[in-house]
Amino acid sequence: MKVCRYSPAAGAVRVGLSPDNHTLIDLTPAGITRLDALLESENPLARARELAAQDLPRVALEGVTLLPPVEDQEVWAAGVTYLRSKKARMEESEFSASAYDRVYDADRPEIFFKSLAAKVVTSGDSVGIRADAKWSVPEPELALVINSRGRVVGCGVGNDMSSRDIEGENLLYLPQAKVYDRACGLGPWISLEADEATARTWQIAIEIRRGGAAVFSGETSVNQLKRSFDELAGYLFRSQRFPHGAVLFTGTGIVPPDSFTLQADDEVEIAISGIGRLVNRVVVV
Ligand code: DO4
Ligand code: MG
Repeated sequence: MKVCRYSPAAGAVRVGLSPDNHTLIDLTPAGITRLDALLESENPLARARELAAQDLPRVALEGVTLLPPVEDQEVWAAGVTYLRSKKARMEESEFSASAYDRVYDADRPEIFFKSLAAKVVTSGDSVGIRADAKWSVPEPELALVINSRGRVVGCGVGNDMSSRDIEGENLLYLPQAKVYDRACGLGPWISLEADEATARTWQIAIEIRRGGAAVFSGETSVNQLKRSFDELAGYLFRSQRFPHGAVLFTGTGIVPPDSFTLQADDEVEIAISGIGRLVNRVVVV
């Protein structure tokens, strides 16, 4: 069962359930006008199933605009959680290689702030590459949707856009490599089938197109993720409250070759088998 935020017309924001790939069940008549009304409920998946069985209006998916699936949640990201990411980063920076090596094996994961909700972009919007970066890549990542009680209640498709040359020059530049306009892609769907065993059967795939032709594609499995969902969510919520819940990207397991950098007008498509697709054009910001 998937949920989204959408707009049927300019200005209006609604929450919808997707029973299939063509229609949305409008939850407004059931009194649900915000995602958190569902995500904060005792059992969001059971509540969504109950709502889907009610006689609520259905709208055609093609007639609406899908919105980023966040309201007030901060977005955070874990890093160096896949062997592929550790290796690529150790190669990218001699200077910081031991930091990546150590954090991969340490008890405490790397977790960094990624985005305010208002800055998140979703499918159909543009993602950004920095004008002062020379080496920019998308990072396709499973995103955990966590409620205010620290419970993982959903999963989404995330893109942790990154400037590899800036991160590689000095690890202290990480916030500049990771946080800038249009650097955080997410959505448009949240799958409420969030149990880890199911999610670990999913594949994450990316295709980057230039002038319509694929210039990079890659695939990995969520099962390659080194740390458990509860471990990552638990560290995020240590000594920090999130009254509106949070979204936590779980790190990338796909890294394009070092010769590859994104360019303006490229199209990035990320698919996670149990959730859906996030498709964005690239702009320079
Ligand atoms: O350590 C830098 C960032 C790591 C990251 O974003 C990832 O592994 O996905
Ligand atoms: Mg990342």
